[in-house]
Amino acid sequence: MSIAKPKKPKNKHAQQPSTVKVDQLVKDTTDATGAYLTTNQGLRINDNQNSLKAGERGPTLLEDFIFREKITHFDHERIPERIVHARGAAAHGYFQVYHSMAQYTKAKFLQDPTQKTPVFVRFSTVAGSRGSTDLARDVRGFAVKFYTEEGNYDVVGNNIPVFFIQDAMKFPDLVHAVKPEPHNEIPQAASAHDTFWDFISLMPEAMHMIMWVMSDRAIPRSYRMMEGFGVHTFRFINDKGQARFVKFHWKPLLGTHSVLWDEAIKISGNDPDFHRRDLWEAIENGDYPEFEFGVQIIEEKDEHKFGFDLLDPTKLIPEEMVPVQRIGKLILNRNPDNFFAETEQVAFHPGHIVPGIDFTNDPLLQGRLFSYLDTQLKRLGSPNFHEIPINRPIAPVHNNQRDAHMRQTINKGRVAYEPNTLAGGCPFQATRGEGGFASHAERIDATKVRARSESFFDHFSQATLFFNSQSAAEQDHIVNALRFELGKVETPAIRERMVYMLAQVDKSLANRVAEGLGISVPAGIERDLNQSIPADGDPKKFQPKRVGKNLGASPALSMANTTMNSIKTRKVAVLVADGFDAAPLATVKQALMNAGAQVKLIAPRLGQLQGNNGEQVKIDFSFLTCSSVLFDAVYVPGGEASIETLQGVPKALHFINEAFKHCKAIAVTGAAVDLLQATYLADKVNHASGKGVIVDEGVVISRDAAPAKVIAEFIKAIAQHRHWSRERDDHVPA
Ligand code: HDD
Repeated sequence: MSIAKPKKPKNKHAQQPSTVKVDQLVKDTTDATGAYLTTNQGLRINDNQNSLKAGERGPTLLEDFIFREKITHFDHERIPERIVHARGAAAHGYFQVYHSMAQYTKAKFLQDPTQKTPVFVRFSTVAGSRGSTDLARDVRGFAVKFYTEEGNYDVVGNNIPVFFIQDAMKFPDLVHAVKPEPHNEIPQAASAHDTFWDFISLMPEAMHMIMWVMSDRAIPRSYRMMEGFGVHTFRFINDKGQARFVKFHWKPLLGTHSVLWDEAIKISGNDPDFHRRDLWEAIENGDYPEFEFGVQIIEEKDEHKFGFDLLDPTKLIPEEMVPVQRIGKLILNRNPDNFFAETEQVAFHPGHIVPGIDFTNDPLLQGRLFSYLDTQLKRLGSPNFHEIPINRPIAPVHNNQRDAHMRQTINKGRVAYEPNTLAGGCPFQATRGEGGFASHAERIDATKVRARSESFFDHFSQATLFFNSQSAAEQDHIVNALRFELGKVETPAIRERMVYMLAQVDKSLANRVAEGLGISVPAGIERDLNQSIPADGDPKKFQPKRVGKNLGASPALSMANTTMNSIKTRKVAVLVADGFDAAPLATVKQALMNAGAQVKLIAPRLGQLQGNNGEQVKIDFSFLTCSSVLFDAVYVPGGEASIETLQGVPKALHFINEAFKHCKAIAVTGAAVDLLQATYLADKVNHASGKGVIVDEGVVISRDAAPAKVIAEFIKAIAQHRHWSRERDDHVPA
C-alpha cells in the first residue's frame, strides 16, 4: 500500500499580524564602497587612530569598548591550519559533462551536457605549514567540490594516483614522520630528513608512491599543468542499481609539466607563492585553467583480473589496460574574493557524495570517511560548518539538526524530530526515485579481523613499472632526488635500508643512488623490517620480494609523452637595455602573445627604455626583482648599444646561463649573438656562424634571418617545455 505524501502544513506565523523582521532589514555588508567604518554592532566609529585615555598622555581606559572589540577579534583571527594540506590556493569554476553517463551512473550532474555545475577547487601541498613554499617536493592536493542540485559532491584527490600507505591506521604515523621533527621543528615542508625516511624504509608498501614523489611530478610547473586523481577505486551506480568500479582522473589541457629540482629550490627563495600567483594571474588574465574529467570503468565481474587488488590504494590501473574515457571538462574562471572566507574555510570530505556514486572497501578510504568530518569540527569549530557560505550546498537543506556554535539558520516551528505529525511529517524521507541516497547493497560475509588481505602484499611491481616507464631524463631526476633526500639523512642505517628497498624495485636505481651516497647496497635487512608487521604476523609474508617478471612499461606514466603542442600561458623573459633592436622585438613579442604566451621585459633598471628607433618601452622587472627560474623561455633581441650594456651586467649573463642549464628555450637575434660569447652557450654561437636560423637543442640563433623564421622555431622550442639533452652538458655552473 502506498502512503500519500504528507503535505506541508500551513505556517501558523503567516496568519499572525505582520511584525518587523530584523533579518529582512539587515543590509548586505560585502561591499564597503562609500560606507562608514563601524563596530561589529553597527555603531559608526569616529576615531580609529587613538584609544580612549585618561588624558592625552595617560593610561588607556578599560571602558574603551571599541578598542577591546577590535583587539579581541584580532586575537582570535587564526583558526587551526589543516593538519595536512595546510598550504593551498583555490578557484571557482564550473563543470560540464560531454555526454550523458546515464548508462553508468545516475548522478545528475553527469547526465546533461547543457548543464553547468558550479565547482570550487583547492590545490595544496601536504607537508608544509600555511606559510611554506609552494615548490616543496611533495604530493599536491587536488580537491574539487561540485555544488550539484542533489547536494555537494567532493572528489578529494591528489596529483599522484597512488598513496604511501594501504590502511588509514598508518596515516598519523606517516604524517608525524614527514612533518618537521618534533624536538626542533626542522625541516619545514621537506621530506629530506631522518624521521620520514626511517618510517618509509620500514614500509615496503610505500615504495610505489616513493617513485612518484621522487619524480618531477612532485615539483609541478603549475597547478594548471598537473594531473589529478581520485586515487581510490569508487563505484558508479546507474538507475537500475547496477554497480561498476571507477577510477577518477583530471587531465590538464596544457599538458603535465614540471620544473627541475635546482629551479624548485631557487623559486622557493625568489617567489614562494609561485603556484598561488600563477593560478591567480592566469585567471585574472582570462587564461582559465581547464581539466578534462576522466574515468576508468571496470565491470564488477573483472574485479580480480588485474593481478593486484582494486581496493589497494598503492596501485593504479595502467591506462593501457583500461583506457581513460574523458567525459567532461572543468574550467576555473573566478578567483576567490576572500582567501580566508573561501580557501581557508572550505571543508572537503570524501564522504560528501551524491546518488549514483558510492565507496568501496579500500581501507584507506574507509578511514578517511571518519577523519574529514572530525577535522572540520576542530578547525571550523562547530558542526554548523556547512553553513559557512563556501560550504553551503545549492540543494535545499532540511533536517532536525539544531543549535550548536554559530548557528545561522533560524529554524521555525516547534518540531525538531522525526517521525512527527505536528509538522505533517516534514521534512520527510526521499525514495530512491526521488533522489534519496541508498548505499550500494554489497554482500559481506566475513569474520571480524584486524588484518590485511594477502592480495595487498605485492609492494614492488608497480614501483618497477613506474621506473621502467620513465624517460632517461626522468630516471636521472629520480636518482638525483633520492641522492638529495637520503643525503640529508644523518643515520647511516636508514640510508642502507632505503637502498636495499630500492634494490627490490630496480637494481640499477639502487646502485646509482648508493654510489651517490658513497655506500653499497646491503645484502639483507629483514630484522629491521619485522617491526612493520603485526606482533603475531608471519614475517615471511611481509618481507620485500623483488619483482621477478618483466613488467614492461606504461607510456602514460611518463611526462615525456604529455601534450607539447602549445605555448599558451608560458612566460617568456626578454632581456634588453637602452638601444635594443626595436623592430624584431615588437614582431617577436606580438607573435608570442598571439600564441598565448606572456612576455615580460627585463632590464638593468626599471622605468622606460628607448629602442634603436627611438620608441619607448616600459620595463616589467629589473634583474634585481626577478630571476630566470620564474620564466619558461628567454629571448634576447639585438641592438649594438643594448648588447654592449648587457655584456657588462653579470646578472644578465647568469640569467641566460641558468635558463640554459634548466634546459629552457632560448632565442637570440642580431647583435645578441655576440652576447652568447660571454656565456656558457659560446659553443652554440661558434656553430651558428652561418646565415639563417640555427636551432640547436632548443637554442634558436640568428644574426640576420627574418623574424618569422625565428618565431616559428622559438615557439616550437618553447612548446617542448624542456630540452633534456642539454642536461648532459655539465659544464654550466649556474
Ligand atoms: Fe586527506 C585533507 C587528499 C588520505 C585525513 N586530504 C586532504 C586534502 C586533500 C587530501 C586534497 C586537502 C583538502 C583541502 O584542500 O581542503 N588524503 C588525500 C588523499 C588521500 C588522503 C588523496 C589518500 C588517497 N587523508 C588521508 C587519510 C586521512 C586523511 C588516510 C586520515 C585517516 N586529509 C585528512 C584530514 C584533512 C585532509 C586530516 C586535513 C584538513 C582537512 O582534512 O580538511 O582530515
